[in-house]
Amino acid sequence: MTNFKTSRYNETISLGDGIVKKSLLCLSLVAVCLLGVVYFGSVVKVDDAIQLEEDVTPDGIVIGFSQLGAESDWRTANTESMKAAFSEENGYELFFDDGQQKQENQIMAIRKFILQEVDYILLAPVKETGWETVLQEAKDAGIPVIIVDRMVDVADESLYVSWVGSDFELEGAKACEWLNTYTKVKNIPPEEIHIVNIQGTIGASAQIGRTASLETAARKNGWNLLAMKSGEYTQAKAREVMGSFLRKYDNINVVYCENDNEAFGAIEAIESAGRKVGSDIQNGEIMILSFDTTKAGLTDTLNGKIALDTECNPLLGPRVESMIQKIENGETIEKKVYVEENIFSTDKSVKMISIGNTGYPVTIITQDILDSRTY
Ligand code: GZL
Repeated sequence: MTNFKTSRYNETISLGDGIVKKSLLCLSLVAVCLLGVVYFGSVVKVDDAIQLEEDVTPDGIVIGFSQLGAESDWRTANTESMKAAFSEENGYELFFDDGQQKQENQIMAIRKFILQEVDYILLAPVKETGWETVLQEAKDAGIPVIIVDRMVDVADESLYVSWVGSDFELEGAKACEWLNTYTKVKNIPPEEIHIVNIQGTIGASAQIGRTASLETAARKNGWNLLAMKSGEYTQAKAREVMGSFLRKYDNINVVYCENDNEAFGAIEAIESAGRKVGSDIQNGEIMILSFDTTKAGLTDTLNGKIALDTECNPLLGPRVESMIQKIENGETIEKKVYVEENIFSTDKSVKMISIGNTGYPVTIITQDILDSRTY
């Protein structure tokens, strides 16, 4: 312990052997007082200072965002879009949590956000089911929840204020209608289509919607849907799944991949098995259909390795942010907000597809279009 005597004014004080001149006296006195309070006092002053620090209310709107993981290029683009929208410059304080594709991690994150008394909770759920309890806790805490990207399957829709994402069943229907139109233009009998499905994470809205559309189209058009298995939206798992499909079936001519990273894995497996990917299925090429239209996915579309890439827009940050601004301004918001999405190919034989009474143009990908895209 430093032995020192406090003194005032013209006296000097010694801290150990050191001699402190008056000119520094005030400074050292403040330091000594603070230290003194720490050593001898009740730590009230220092504690007040700490207390003041903890009491400082955060600037702006406090957001707790539970992101499901970082499994794909799409997810990376989605995270970047959300972080850019909820930046300090835009008037937000963002608590971000990566759930590493585990629902239990996301539930823990939501409970942490409730304890932190955030103003809003954003949830990008890894799968649709299992959210009632924790969303009820958020509701009981008076914290509005906005669902981002995939959907939650809850009986009580008041457990979330809104959802922003894609129509996954429509995405699948567009991809399948493009294939149906392609077979007609090329005079390929539907019974000659032998298709395998590398699914996304089982239980995710995107997987449920895209798989359902494929099953409906295969039944309606008379395609042979040989097998379905989850590639978990990752390149590595999809490569493994595609390898097993190739060992089991020798007549595969179409692969329906539920995201670009799975398409990359499927292409690796097909090429390492000595086969060729492309649209000329009548001459032994294996056609790849994919989703997400990431830069890497559209690059493979431009070079003909992916025959059709169906857009799934990850840039949801601005839409979610504008929704929060509406809530802050007391405006009513839509319960579900879908984002606009297109389909991309290099094959010019199909220029338009129709689903119901709606026509969807096919965007023929070019380097300029690729360069102009933000993800
Ligand atoms: C779709 C999203 C899916 C993407 C995958 O909105 O949930 O999850 O298609 C991502 O790339 O992993």
